[in-house]
Amino acid sequence: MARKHPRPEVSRRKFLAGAAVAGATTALAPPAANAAATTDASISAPRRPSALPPTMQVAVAETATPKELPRIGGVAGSDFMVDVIKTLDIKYLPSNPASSFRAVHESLINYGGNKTPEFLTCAHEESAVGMAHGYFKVAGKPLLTLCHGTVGLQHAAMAIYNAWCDRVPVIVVGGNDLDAAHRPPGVPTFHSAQDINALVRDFTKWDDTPVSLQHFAQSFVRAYKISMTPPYGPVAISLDAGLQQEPIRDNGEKLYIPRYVATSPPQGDSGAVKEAARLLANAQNPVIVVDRAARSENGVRLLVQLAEALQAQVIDQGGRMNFPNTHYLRRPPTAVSNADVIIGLELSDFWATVNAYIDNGEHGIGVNTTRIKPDTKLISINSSELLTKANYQDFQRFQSVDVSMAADAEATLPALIEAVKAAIPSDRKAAIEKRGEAARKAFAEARERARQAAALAWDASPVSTARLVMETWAQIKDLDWSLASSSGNVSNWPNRLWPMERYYHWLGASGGYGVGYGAPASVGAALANRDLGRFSVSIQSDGDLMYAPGVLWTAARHKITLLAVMHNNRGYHQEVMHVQRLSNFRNRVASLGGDMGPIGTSIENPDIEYHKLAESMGWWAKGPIKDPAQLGPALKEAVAVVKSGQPALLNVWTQPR
Ligand SMILES: Cc1ncc(C[n+]2csc(CCOP(=O)(O)OP(=O)(O)O)c2C)c(N)n1
Ligand SMILES: [Mg+2]
Repeated sequence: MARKHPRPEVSRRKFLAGAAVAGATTALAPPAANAAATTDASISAPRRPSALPPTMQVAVAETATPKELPRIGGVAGSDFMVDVIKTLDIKYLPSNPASSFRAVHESLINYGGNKTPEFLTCAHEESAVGMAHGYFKVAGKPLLTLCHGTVGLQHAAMAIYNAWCDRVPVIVVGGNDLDAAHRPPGVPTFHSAQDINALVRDFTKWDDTPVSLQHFAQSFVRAYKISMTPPYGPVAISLDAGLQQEPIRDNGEKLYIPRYVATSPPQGDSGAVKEAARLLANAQNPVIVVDRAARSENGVRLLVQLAEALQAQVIDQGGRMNFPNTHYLRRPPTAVSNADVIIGLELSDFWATVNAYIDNGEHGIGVNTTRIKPDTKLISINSSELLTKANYQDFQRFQSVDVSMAADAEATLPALIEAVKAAIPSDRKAAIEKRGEAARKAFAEARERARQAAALAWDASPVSTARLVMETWAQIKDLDWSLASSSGNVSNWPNRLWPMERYYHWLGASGGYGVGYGAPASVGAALANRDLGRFSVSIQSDGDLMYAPGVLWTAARHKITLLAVMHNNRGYHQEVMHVQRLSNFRNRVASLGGDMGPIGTSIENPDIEYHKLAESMGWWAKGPIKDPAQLGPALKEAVAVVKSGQPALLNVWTQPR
C-alpha cells in the first residue's frame, strides 16, 4: 500500500522489531531486523544455513519472561476505528481471533471496554457469520464479525453466501497485512493477499480496502449504510494491519466520523402500483405469493390488510414469517393453478412459483411444466432486482411478468393497499366477500387434513417427525417462543401445525441452502431473543450440526439460552434420496454399505452421541431418545433447564423425514 504520509513517530518497523526481541516471532531474527533500517539484510549479509541454532536472543525470548514492549506514542489508529464502530450501536461481535486484526481486537477490549460491540468467542468463522445471520432476523440489526482476511474469510465464505441469498446484512471485516516490505515473514505473509475481498465480491453488496484512518471511517459508515438499505446484504472491509497498528499521525488533518442516517427503502413507482391495483381489484381469483415480503411485525400486518381487502388467497413460501398460518386466507402452493392474477412479493424464484420442474425426465433431465393458466397476469415487487450480480445464480431462471417493480415490498405495501381499496368497483364487493367464505371452508379442511397426517405412525420408533415437532410444541406453547431455526427436513410440521402469527415465530431458512446454517443461526437468533426475554427453540438436524459443532460452546460460554431438539435421522437424508433416485433412473439397486447403510450418506456406525458432544461444551443434554413416550418428559425437563439460563439439547432419533 502506498502511504502518502511521512513515517509516524514510532514506526511499525520498530514496533515489529521490538516484538521480535520480545519473542513474538522467532522468524524476525534481530540481525535482519536491525540491518533492514538501511539496506535489505539479505543482500549484504552472508548466506546462512536454514536451520540455525538459536541465538542468545531467541533462546532468551523463548524461555524467559518477555521484556516489556516499547510503548507507542500517541493514540493507536485502531482506537479511532473503535470510535467509528461504536457510533453504529452494534451490540455483538462474534469472531474467531487472528493476528491480522490483533490491533483492533486489543482496542475493542481495552479501549472500547468490550461493550457495543461485545466480543463473542467463536470456534469457526462460518459460525460467526451464521450467528450474525440468525441474530439479524430477530433483532433487525446487523452484527460485525472480524476474521483472518484470507483463511478466516475462506471459512466464512459459505455463511456469507447464505446471508447474501437471504438478503441479510452482515458486516465482515477481514484483517490483512498489505505491506509486503514490512509485514512479518512466514505465516503472516501466507495469510496476506493483495485483495482479500475478491474471495467474496460476487456475493457481497459492497467492499472496500481503506488506506487511511479517515478512509476507514467513511468506509465503515458507508458499509453499514449499504448493508442496511433494502435489499439488505453482507458487506466486506479489508483492514490493513499497518493501519490498525500505527498511531494516528498528526498532520494537521482532524479525523471525523461521518454521521449515519438510514436510507429509506425503494418504493414502487406510483404508475406501476396503480396498474397492479387495477389488475388485482378486477381479478376473479387473485393470489398473493410471498417469500421475503415482511421485514417486520408491521410487514405481517400490512400483508393481512392487503389480503383481506381483496379476500385473496396467500401462499407463504416461508423466506420469512410473512403471513399468519392461522389466517383463513392462507393456502398451499398449488393455489396458483386457479389464479387469474398473481402478485409475487420478494420471491426468490418467480419462475418456480408458476412452473414446475419434475426431476424424472429421460436421462435424469428434469421436465418443465406450467402450473398456471396461460392468460394469468403476473405482478412482481422485488428489491432483489436492484442487487443482481453475474456469477452466482441466485437470481434463478428468468420469468417474464406483466407488471414489474424493482422495489421493496414492505415499503410499497401501504401505497398498494390504498390503491387496491380505491380500485375495487362497488359492484364487485359482494363477489369479493363470497371469495372469503369459500376460503374459510378450504382452510378448515386443509387444517384437519394436516392434523390427520400428523397422527400417522404416532407411536413409531424412532420418533416420527410430526411427533417430534408436536411434542415440542406441547412444552413451549404457553411461552413467548421463537423457532430460531429448523434444519434438515421435518416435512414442514412446525409451519403446518404450530400457530405462527408473530414475526419472530418463524425466521425462514438459510437463503442459499448451504448446510451448516442451522446450528449457528439458531444460536444467533437465540442471542437476540434472549435480550428480548423470549424463549428460543430449534429443530436441529444431525448433518447440519456436524459442520461446525463448536458453536455449541459459544452458546454455553456466552449464556445464550436455546432448546435444541434434534432431528437425528442418522444421515444426510436428502442425499440418500438423490442417490436412490439416480439408482432408480438407471435401473440399479442403490448401493448399500453392509452395516454402514447407504454409502456416503448415512451418519451411523459409529452413531454420534450428540448429547455427549453438547454436554462436553457446557450444555445440559439428554439422549439418545428412541422411544416416543420418553420425549414429552425429557422436553419438560429441558425447557426448565433453558428457563434457568443454560442451553439444552435433546438427541432424538427420528424417522428420515
Ligand atoms: C455446505 C453444503 N454441503 C452439502 C450440501 C448438500 N446437502 C443438501 S441437504 C444435505 C443433508 C443435510 O443433512 P441433515 O442436516 O441431517 O438433514 P436431513 O436431510 O437428514 O434432514 C446435504 C449434505 C449442501 N446443501 N451444503
Ligand atoms: Mg439428517
